[in-house]
Amino acid sequence: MTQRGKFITVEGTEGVGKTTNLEFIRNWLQQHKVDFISTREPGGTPMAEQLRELLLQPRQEPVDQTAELLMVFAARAQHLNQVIKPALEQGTWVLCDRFTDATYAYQGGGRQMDTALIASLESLVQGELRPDAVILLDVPVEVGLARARDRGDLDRFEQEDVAFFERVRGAYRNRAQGNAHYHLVDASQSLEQVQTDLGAILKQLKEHWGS
Ligand code: T5A
Repeated sequence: MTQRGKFITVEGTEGVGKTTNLEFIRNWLQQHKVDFISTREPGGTPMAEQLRELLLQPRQEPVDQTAELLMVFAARAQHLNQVIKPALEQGTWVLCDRFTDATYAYQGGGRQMDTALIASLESLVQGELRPDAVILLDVPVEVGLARARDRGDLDRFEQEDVAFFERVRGAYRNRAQGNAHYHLVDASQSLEQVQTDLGAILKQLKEHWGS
């Protein structure tokens, strides 16, 4: 019987360096002959990517929080059933740029929505499925926002204020605390040091999973 693939997600607040470091992780997995796919949330299928556009686009109309939450999970249901689950079932690892921890952080922490509501949607959409490992890149909010601003145009989330992102970061850090499948990386270090830390985590995971 094929062994189920491993599900790794990468999380963090704005400007934390996810894009940069996902590239490093993909190269590491290739070099270590891991069969994997790389995908992202919101998004990962044509329909879910359209929902991503709707979610990130700055707009005049105020966005209802429940509408936002349901769109996040609608995109996730599609992505999970079309892409993530089939890959895992074939024994392929899945590397995903954000997943449900982002919902707890942004909608739960940032928007201060009821986390019990998020948990019930998580059960509805995912059943028992959770990431095997969450890599949380962590930087002080001001550092991340400065990096994101330097990058140019800001999306709808990036236009939120500092207090919003402090709550997002706090929610992420709370979830990581005392939880063995979270791996917190200090992303305010030099890129070289961040990637040394990431390499060590990947090596440890691969050995632990015996693959
Ligand atoms: N969202 C998502 C929800 O609200 N709920 C959900 O459930 C989900 C799934 C998605 C948005 O959707 C929201 C959250 C998000 O706001 P996104 O594309 O995932 O958007 O989010 P971004 O945070 O914009 O992610 P990116 O990967 O595009 O950018 P990052 O993480 O900001 O990273 P990156 O690599 O572009 O780095 C920014 C800059 O910093 C430099 C890089 O070179 C780059 O210029 N940098 C460093 N500089 C110095 N030292 C280092 N260590 C550095 N690392 C990176």
